Amino acid sequence: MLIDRRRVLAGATALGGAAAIRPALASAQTDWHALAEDVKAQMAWSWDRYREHAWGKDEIKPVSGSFSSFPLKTHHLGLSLIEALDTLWVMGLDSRFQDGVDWVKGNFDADVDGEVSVFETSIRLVGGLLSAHHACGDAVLLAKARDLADRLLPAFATPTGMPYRFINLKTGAVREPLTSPADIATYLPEWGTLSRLTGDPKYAATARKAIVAVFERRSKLDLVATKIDVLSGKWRSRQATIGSYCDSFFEYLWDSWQLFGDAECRRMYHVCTAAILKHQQVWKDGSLWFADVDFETGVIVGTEQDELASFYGGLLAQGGAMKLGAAYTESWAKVQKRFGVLPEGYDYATAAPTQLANALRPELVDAAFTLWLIDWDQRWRDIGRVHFLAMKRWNKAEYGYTDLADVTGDPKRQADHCPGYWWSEQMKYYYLLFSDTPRFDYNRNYLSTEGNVLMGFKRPSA
Ligand code: IFL
Repeated sequence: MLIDRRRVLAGATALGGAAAIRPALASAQTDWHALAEDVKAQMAWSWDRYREHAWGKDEIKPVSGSFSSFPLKTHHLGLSLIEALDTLWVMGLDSRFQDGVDWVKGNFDADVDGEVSVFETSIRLVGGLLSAHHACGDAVLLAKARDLADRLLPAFATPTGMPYRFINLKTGAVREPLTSPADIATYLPEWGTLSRLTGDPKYAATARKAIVAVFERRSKLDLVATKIDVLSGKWRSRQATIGSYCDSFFEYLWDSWQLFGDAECRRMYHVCTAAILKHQQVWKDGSLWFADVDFETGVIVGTEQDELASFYGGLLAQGGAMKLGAAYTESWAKVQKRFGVLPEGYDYATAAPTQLANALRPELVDAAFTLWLIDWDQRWRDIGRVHFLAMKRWNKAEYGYTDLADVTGDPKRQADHCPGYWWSEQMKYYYLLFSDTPRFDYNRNYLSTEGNVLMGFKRPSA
């Protein structure tokens, strides 16, 4: 049965709101409040290490105590700091939040002669500045988000309206027309929010044109492939996947309906989803997976699953396919149980990892949190608890939390990198999942693909 998340949430509100429903389903064994406090303590501890060893740098190296830059090659924009802001705020770590906001106001300057990924810069930095603005209302944060988006805009000046992959933040020089649906079509929630807040429709219009341009080029089976040339509009691969290169294209179709009530985006989402369910759905030993297929013939071309695809159970459920979304999330939870931490790649046909590393990924707990928002079922909290405790056990290093080079060993071998999204994503999902914080509206909210909250914060009254 297809259910509409808005109706589910409206139903929950009519019954007295989430708070009235959740206690009946709460676990007798787990002290969720204590777990939420532990998440908050880990966030504060990590922030303090970052403050001391990498302040204003993009990403800390938690094993060596050094740092690296991203998305610019040789210049730091304070990526982790900006990604962390709304997480700090929702946890009530207010002095640290203010410290970060003060750094942005005094130091963040995007006028740099260097090249960035348009997609990464938008979801992480434009989105991070907007969610921090949503948290505290500071106009300077909005102005900086707008300035950054203005620097990315020239990338969309192509014959198709689909953006180049890279742009120089100072000169506007563009590079690489060969790109992917995710790189092209992951803008509308952030840029639509910018239009709403600034009154300038160009951001929403540009982002919407790009997402529609991908949809219009779908095959006769209603599938899209992983690579496309934004100048000619021609596909450059035949592989349809729900994983890397395509994932957030599907996500932002649904999200644009959820956030703005864009019914045409909802229609496009359902067309794409029906095709995925028809051509890519595979059941193996009672578990649901999604094969990679040829986008024009539907023939299976790969059985490897990206860990990145594990977010998809949440999206399916949001779009109304609750049973399938739950089943897919359970498939990944079984892999988590087996390895402790998910490998970056897993082949459902051989039941073996195809990539041994884990880049400190949030996708499974992202799905668990999304499912929990829909039906408040305790099992989603349990998946989040297992994810958090495994991270504490295996990923913690001297200066923060790090990615892993190999999830199959015991102990698991650590690498030396804390990606910016860690600050914005899993720490927030854990906290929201466990805490029942009054700073978040559990019935009406929106989190972006990067976990940035663009709707749903509740400021405590003074
Ligand atoms: O940047 C993150 C975001 O969730 C995304 N892709 C991958 C990252 C996290 O794994 O869209």
